[in-house]
Amino acid sequence: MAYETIKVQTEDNIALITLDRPDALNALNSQLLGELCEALKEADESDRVRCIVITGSEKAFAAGADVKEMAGKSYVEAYVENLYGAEAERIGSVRKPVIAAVAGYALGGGCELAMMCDFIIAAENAKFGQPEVNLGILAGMGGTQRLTRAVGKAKAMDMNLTGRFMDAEEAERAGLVSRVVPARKLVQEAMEAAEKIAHKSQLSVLAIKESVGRSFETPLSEGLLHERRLFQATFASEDQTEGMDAFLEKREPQFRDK
Ligand code: CO8
Repeated sequence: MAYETIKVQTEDNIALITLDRPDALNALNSQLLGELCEALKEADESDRVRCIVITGSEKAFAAGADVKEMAGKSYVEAYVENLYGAEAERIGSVRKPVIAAVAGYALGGGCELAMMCDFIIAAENAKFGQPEVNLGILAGMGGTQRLTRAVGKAKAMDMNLTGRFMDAEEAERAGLVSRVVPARKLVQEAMEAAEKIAHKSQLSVLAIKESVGRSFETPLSEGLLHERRLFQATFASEDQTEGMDAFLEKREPQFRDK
């Protein structure tokens, strides 16, 4: 499919989705969000793709929802059309692992999109923020929820209430991003991480994503039980036998997703 606001490249088993509205710092308008959802669906359903990377430009991952598009909406319109609801559900329901490779601004919906990914690799120049408070609104796609779970109440309140930005170093310290790399190495680092994941057993990978995701939704005892059942279920797979045999035989495992 031909996209106008994103680029999609599939290399080996990895779909690299690049947000591409440079004149608007990749602001998330309805066209971009629609195309992103379509590309994610395609990658999720593809037999070839095993991991997805979302990135932007060196200046901006995404500077938020498109304020120009949003500004004139009434409450009734926002509610009736369920503004950003369908996109949030679509992006949140991708089963394959998704890595955000963030350089520059990840603000508002941009920060929220990064947080909807499974983990964030940040360039040294990355800046995260929930500046919606400056627009007389509040975050609408997880900025008060996922950010609080990622960095705790104090920093989430600070960022949402003051609208201040967090740089990459602080974001790593706070647990929002998993690693920080020089900007010129960002996509390479994310692709290498994706490549590693692509070589694991897909059963393990999907179960890990499901289980970590579950930890946000359940009490600890339920999460632990769910994890234990998934762990036990992996013993029904050939990949578990292969993984353990390979370890004992001191060789690389050859997983076959069976
Ligand atoms: N929406 C629309 N256009 C934008 C946005 C945006 N969020 N951000 C930047 N742009 C445009 C600017 O209007 C400008 O366009 P033009 O040249 O036509 O005027 C162009 O991008 C370049 O921007 P600047 O000239 O402002 O660049 P600077 O380097 O001076 O500043 C900043 C960069 C600091 C990032 C600045 O652009 C800025 O503050 N942007 C707005 C950030 C913001 O408030 N984001 C939150 C938006 S609200 C939101 O995200 C709600 C989330 C709800 C759910 C989301 C679901 C997707």
